Amino acid sequence: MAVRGNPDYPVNRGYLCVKGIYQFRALEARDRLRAPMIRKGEIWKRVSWDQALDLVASKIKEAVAAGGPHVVGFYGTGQAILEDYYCLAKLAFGAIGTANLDGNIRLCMSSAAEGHKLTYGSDGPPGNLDDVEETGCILLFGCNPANMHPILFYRMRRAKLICGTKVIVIDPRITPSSILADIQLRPRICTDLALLNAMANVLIRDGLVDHDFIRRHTNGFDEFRETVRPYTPEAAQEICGVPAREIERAARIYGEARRAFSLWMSGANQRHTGTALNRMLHSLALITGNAGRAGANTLSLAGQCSSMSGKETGAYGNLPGYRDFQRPEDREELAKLWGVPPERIPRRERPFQALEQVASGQIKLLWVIGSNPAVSYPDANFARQVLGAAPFLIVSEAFHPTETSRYAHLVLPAAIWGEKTGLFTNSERRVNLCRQAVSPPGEARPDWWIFGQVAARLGHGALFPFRDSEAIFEEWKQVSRRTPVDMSGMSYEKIESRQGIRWPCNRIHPEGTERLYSDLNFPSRDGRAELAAFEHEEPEEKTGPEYPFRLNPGRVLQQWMTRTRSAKIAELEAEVPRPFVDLNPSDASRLRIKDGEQVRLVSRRGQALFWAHLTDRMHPGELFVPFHFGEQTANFLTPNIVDPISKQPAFKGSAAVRVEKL
Ligand SMILES: Nc1nc2c(c(=O)[nH]1)N[C@H]1C(S)=C(S)[C@@H](COP(=O)(O)OP(=O)(O)OC[C@H]3O[C@@H](n4cnc5c(=O)[nH]c(N)nc54)[C@H](O)[C@@H]3O)O[C@H]1N2
Ligand SMILES: Nc1nc2c(c(=O)[nH]1)N[C@H]1C(S)=C(S)[C@@H](COP(=O)(O)OP(=O)(O)OC[C@H]3O[C@@H](n4cnc5c(=O)[nH]c(N)nc54)[C@H](O)[C@@H]3O)O[C@H]1N2
Ligand SMILES: [Mo]
Repeated sequence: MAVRGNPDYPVNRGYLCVKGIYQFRALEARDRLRAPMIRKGEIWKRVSWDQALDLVASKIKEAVAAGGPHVVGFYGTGQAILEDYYCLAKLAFGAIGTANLDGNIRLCMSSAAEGHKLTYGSDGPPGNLDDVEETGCILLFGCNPANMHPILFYRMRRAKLICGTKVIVIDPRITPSSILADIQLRPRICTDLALLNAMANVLIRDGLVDHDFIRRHTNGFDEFRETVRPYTPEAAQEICGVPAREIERAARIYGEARRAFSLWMSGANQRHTGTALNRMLHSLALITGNAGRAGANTLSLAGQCSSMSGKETGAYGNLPGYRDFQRPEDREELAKLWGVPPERIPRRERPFQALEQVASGQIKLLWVIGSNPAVSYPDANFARQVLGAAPFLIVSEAFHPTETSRYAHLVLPAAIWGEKTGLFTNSERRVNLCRQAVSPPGEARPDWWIFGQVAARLGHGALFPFRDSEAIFEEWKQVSRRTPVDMSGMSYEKIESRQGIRWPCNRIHPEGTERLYSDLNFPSRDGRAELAAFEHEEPEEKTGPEYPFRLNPGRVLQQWMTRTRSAKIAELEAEVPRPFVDLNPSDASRLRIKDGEQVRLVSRRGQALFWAHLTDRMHPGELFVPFHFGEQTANFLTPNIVDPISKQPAFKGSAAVRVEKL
């Protein structure tokens, strides 16, 4: 086995990230799960698929008989294939009738989804990746693509070299991405809403806004202007520590560019004001007329390879096809398409928060598919306690044991990337076909097969007549028809020959859609976009003498998430083998901490050990740690504080911690 890039592919142009190059090694790791296993106390026993699937079905039946369909909960992933997600959504909503389906996408992109819905009237990022080459100015906000989206970064670097594209970076840290910056603003962590307000203030003050565009295509400008009025650059300097003249300079570069393109990720999404920040980033683009045109646009990046597919098919956030749980017409339409009674399709008032609802006793059976929340969930001590106390826990995984599967009553072996054929929608709505290259190990099966087998044992086999993933896609196409994510004009063959197609793709747009809203007719009630600005808000948990630092947990290039794969790839593991903490030398010298020494970080909830790395790339008073390392995860420290609208956890900046010398 080996992996090589495809120079003709329009997204990566043949370039690969180190993780992509070596990923296949993880497929052969020794801890691959090869058969279903049941846990009795501490003992794991191998069982047949029939025994495992019978057990799942009987546990679901038992739980539903005692408490109704809503006691069954699913917590999914952003790393499976579109066909897996569609079957998961059909099993939950169409067969069982529970609304309680959610996944790690909540930790990743839910503030972005709410930002789109509230600004434009629908989820879906307006821009695409080609905008990087079409624009005169890139605004990089709260993301570090040099490490997290390296291929995109390569395209940015090339655009800058060839076209002289201006780059503005807004991040409290100096990161490997900072190398591209014409200007970097370094707000103190969790203060940049004030900074964006001040940029808007300057744009309005200096006449750099597009009043004609605002009048014709937006609502709410007067209120927007009033909200940002007190946020002069000087006032913002007080809050975020960025010199007023730098805020002005960045605002002018952005406002004077004929085409400006903003990109963002976790630094905006994983915040207690995540939805507000997303709306503000859209608003900055809208007031300057940067909408609908090539290079004049916005793109909130996706983190996982197929989190977009999860959102499209209903495995996270909405009913399939961005249908609304609350709209009777949407539920009826879906019931009709599936041939199930309309009352089967559940309603949902607010997002399902999986572990919280297990903790409160509402969920009696939790099925985790492709996630490791014992490491990745905020307040990991709480997460582990809940997982350990769940009445019945099923985990579908490629590896075992993981920090999460250890708590399972039953583990199911999943085929993963490279071992199954299916679709991945990337950040720019491009649906890509990925063909199976190798056989799954042992008895591992695609997730969609597992869901269909369980449905059959619940008496709903007729809903899952699929022999292969292409048959699933053919059904999904019909379900997606006339929705924002319309894929009815696609087929496996067409997707492959066009090298991916961006939705919507239908009779009107047979080749797909390069950019959303290029006619500036937004899918809102009146066709206009909603501007909105918000007051700066301090994080809930305060720093003080006992916990003087703010924690900034994030990622590194060579590790992937909770390391269930990257730790098994020697080439990657050798580069970053242990958890480190970046801290400013002035803080370190006060605490008498030397570079390379092990220290303990302590918050109000827990503690973990890290190797100190002294760097003036950090502000004093702030600490960067990777969240990847299971036994020393940053999430022992983070609080379970969420954005009030999206319910996305505020991983960034919300924990107050102290550093202890050992
Ligand atoms: N190598 C690797 N690549 C990955 C992943 C991985 O695990 N490993 N994970 C993937 C996934 S799922 C995701 S979601 C993406 C995440 O991709 P990114 O969002 O780019 O990565 P992070 O390191 O989480 O955080 C990005 C930046 O946010 C900044 N930040 C923190 N607080 C603030 C703040 O208050 N304001 C601003 N403006 N910025 C702030 C941090 O300093 C950090 O540099 O990466 C994807 N790519
Ligand atoms: N402190 C802090 N915490 C964070 C973040 C942060 O920045 N800071 N980031 C958050 C974000 S953005 C994210 S996305 C989450 C991610 O956190 P997790 O959801 O825990 O992500 P992974 O570790 O990638 O776990 C995914 C698992 O799915 C398995 N898998 C892969 N493909 C498949 C498949 O096709 N089927 C099945 N059944 N399994 C599969 C893999 O083996 C892997 O073990 O972490 C969040 N947690
Ligand atoms: Mo993510």
